[in-house]
Amino acid sequence: MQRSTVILGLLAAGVTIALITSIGGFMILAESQSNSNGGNDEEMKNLLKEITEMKSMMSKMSEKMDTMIERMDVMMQRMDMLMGNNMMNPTDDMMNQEPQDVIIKMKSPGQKVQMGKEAEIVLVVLDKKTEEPMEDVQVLIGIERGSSMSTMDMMGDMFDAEDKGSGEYIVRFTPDSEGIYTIHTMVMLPGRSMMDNHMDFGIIAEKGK
Ligand SMILES: [Cu+2]
Repeated sequence: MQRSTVILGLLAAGVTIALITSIGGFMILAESQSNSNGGNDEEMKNLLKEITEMKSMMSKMSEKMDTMIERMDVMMQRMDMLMGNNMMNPTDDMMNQEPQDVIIKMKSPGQKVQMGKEAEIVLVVLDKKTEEPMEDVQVLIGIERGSSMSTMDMMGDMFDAEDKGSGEYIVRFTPDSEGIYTIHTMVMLPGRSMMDNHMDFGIIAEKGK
């Protein structure tokens, strides 16, 4: 998806909102007019009924519009994440380097989490050569608000993922806003630096229902 598509979408949403607002204004006018006329005859009653129905339709529409705008916001952030990954600066290079001795992956790729709710993300660590699960290793986690190296706004201190056995390690955190979070993951092996076996995972937190 192109950025221009999203911008077009936002424009369309803006025009629709303007339209709804002006129709709303007209209706309020019509209503007050009918009130001052007494509004007792049948035709006026029907008209008022129609206006009321339209009004409730409109409020439903504007609710949908709010959701649309929120979604577009998240889409824009996602796009920034994708574009950010293409940037070539030394830090991003380091962040994108493949792990030397291990394979690190998310058990449920593309997993989404909910804002304000504790998220549980399961990481799987395998030996790169044998592809066997790696147990009893330290998996150090740092959670950044935003895409990798975009904000460096870390949620608290780094911590160890919980060793669940069978090469599975659990990361728990509670997103405090919607949008993207990066799980900086470092598998600590003897004689290796923390960046030698490192991997970033992007997670999207959505507004709770
Ligand atoms: Cu990282």
